[in-house]
Amino acid sequence: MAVAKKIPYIIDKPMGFCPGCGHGVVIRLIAESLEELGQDNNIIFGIGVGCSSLLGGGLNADRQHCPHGRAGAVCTGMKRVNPENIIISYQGDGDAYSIGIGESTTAAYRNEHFTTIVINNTNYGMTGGQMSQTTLPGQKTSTTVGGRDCDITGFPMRFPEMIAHSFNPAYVARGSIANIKDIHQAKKFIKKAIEVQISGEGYSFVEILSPCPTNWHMSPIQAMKHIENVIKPYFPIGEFKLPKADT
Ligand SMILES: Cc1ncc(C[n+]2csc(CCOP(=O)(O)OP(=O)(O)O)c2C)c(N)n1
Ligand code: SF4
Repeated sequence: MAVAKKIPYIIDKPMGFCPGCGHGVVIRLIAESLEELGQDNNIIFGIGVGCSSLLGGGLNADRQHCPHGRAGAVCTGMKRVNPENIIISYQGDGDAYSIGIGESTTAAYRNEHFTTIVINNTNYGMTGGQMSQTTLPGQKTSTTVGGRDCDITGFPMRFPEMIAHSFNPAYVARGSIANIKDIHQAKKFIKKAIEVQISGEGYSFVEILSPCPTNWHMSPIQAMKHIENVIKPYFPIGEFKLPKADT
């Protein structure tokens, strides 16, 4: 008989995401990783603005809700002042790559010693599904009703590839939660990012491709297939920068 896995200690209450949203899955992976690494009483989250901020409502852990896009700067400060704590910034693609692109880039550029986890759902989920930096070419959103025209907007940003190839961060990966295999792999990436922070090697960054069924106007199952068939080909999953122990 299958044994139900207990909910990690730092997940305190339901968090209010839409049915089929990916945020809850990723938060569970983060919480499990922290628990397995014995860091669940040593964590401070820097929480972005967006649906990511719903994390704060159900969390039995220290956290700072950051101004929109500024989690990279806030977490830099928190880690420098509290080097013994594990610091994770938890942000959406709009928060991290649009309004917060300066702070996100600077944290990676300076190889700050904390971990960033970005939920890439290819839109601004909380505010009604507007175009973000990762909206796919031709994707219909509430601000690109005819589909994203990259001649006007520029092309979607592949932030993990950009920082892995331009700077010298300790660890960079992109995962997905489109299926069970991907979820297991995403957990390995998240856990490795936290291990890199524990070892003091530098900045660790994981982007997760995640469904937003509400603004994609899809059922939860259609949204998972959409990641598999449409989003993953544009945003390949894998590790782009390995920590020293893996090289
Ligand atoms: C300075 C500022 N500008 C704009 C907003 C409105 N706003 C709130 S959440 C959000 C988008 C968040 O999108 P994303 O980071 O992709 O997260 P998601 O909701 O998709 O998880 C915006 C534009 C705000 N709260 N503050
Ligand atoms: S709007 Fe999208 S990202 Fe926000 S909770 Fe709903 S499904 Fe999740």
